[in-house]
Amino acid sequence: ASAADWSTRQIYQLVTDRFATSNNSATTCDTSLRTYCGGSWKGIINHLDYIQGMGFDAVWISPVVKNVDATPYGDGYHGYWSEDINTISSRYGSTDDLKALSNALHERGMYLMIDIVINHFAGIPTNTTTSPSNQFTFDYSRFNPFNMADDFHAQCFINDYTNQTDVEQCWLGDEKLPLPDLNTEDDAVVSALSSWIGDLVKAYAVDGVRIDTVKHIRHDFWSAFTKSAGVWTLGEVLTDNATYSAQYIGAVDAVLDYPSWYNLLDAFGTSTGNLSALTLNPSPAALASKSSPTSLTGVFLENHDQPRFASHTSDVALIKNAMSWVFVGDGVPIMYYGQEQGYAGGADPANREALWLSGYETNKPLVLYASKLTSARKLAIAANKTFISTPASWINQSDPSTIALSKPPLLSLFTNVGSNATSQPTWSIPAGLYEANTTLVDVVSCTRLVVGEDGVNVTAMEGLPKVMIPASMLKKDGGACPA
Ligand code: ABC
Ligand code: CA
Repeated sequence: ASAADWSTRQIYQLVTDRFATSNNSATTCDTSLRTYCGGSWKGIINHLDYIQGMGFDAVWISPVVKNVDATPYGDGYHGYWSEDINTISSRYGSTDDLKALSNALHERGMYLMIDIVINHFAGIPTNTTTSPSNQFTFDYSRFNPFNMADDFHAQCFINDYTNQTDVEQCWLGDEKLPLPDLNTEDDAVVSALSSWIGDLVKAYAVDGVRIDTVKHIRHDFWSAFTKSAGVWTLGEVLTDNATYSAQYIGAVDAVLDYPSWYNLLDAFGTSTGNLSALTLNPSPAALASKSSPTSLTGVFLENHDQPRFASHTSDVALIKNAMSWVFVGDGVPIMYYGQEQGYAGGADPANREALWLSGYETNKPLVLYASKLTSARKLAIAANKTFISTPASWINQSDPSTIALSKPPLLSLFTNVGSNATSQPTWSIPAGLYEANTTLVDVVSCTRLVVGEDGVNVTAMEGLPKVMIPASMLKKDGGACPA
């Protein structure tokens, strides 16, 4: 699928080992052990109703290839420690199971996104090193297809993140578990990787690829690789610097919007947060100045590498404000599994809880809330052909505890006063955004109001955000609110 195809989607990100087991057995899962808990591709197939029920129409699964296990940091249950990229990991099922997942998604009109790692492999050294000139050795026969020391850059751990050559050619990981860095300056390695991705996409009818560690490979590597993938590529560039991140848009099709994630955390992580972090800092997509800003980033509030949002605050008003922002602005929205069940795990590995322990309950507040947000976005897409292509804009507010984002026909009102505020803030909606006499529905509360000749003022309730859409655009069976 292309960038245009993905631009209207909403992605559910999951860690295969932690999402669902094949037979629904509710085994315990102690995240601190960093070992397999038993999730599988069959398990995902059995719970597609749950994902689709919240309105998601794409699933991003964790990496699928054989990993190294039993390391000093546990097993490769997350999939990012490749050992053999030509073998599908039997931990999650068979190659037929992965094909069946792809088919099951496609039968529902949903997309499959696979996560891939090509910057490095992972291995337990067969020697110990004492000086930088003394290189680690590995049992290279465990690695496939890159099974020689020459396939990797000479060993050096990245210690200066401001030195781009270091970032690209030195290694991630540490002495206990080095991540040997592939020699992507070598033509044979480059062409092997290009054909590998083309084959993987075809074999499993993959619709999109999330690419790990994009900033760790030279910029001019990516366009040929992306072309060979032939589907939408969404790259991870872990930085809070939007200018730096924006450079990679075009090398890969889109980047994960990490810079905005930092701003989102600043804005809503506490009730004394800084909302202007969001309004004043342009996103990587805005800086990349391409024609379709909205499919150039993947927008998220949580992922498998960062402490969950609810580990920063348990205030449901702040949580709902932050969750909303992901769905109502530019970019392709992504929700990380478990947020909907109120999971609050902190730093990796605590943020990779087993979802089966939640019972997949569908009447939980944030399950219902996620459904509202996906349906509001779908109503907007259905009602306005230019919703996707029109960049969102901030509407000035005088109260610093409020911000307002317009992306017609949606208007989203945010506040970080939190649910215990003694007084509620008011947003002012200027004349001209909507015609006078338009009835707007706030899909969060399902309350209505009518826009006057001079616009309208709206007061918050319990610190909650508002996601407004003209009532005429609600569908009878729309889900967001009764028509
Ligand atoms: C495991 C344990 C950890 C333990 C670690 C040593 O080993 O679980 O508890 O601390 C995989 C696994 C992890 C595993 C790692 C390492 O491998 O999932 O569980 O950690 O073995 C991707 C994936 C990620 C994956 C890998 C490796 C890469 O999403 O899941 O991890 O395949 C860097 C990379 C980034 C990578 C991330 C983990 O490491 O760039 O691609 N993610 C700075 C650097 C970043 C760096 C980051 C974290 O530190 O700039 O490049 O990310 O170390 C901001 C700055 C940022 C700065 C942050 C901290 O502050 O703007 O630049 O990031 O202000
Ligand atoms: Ca590299």
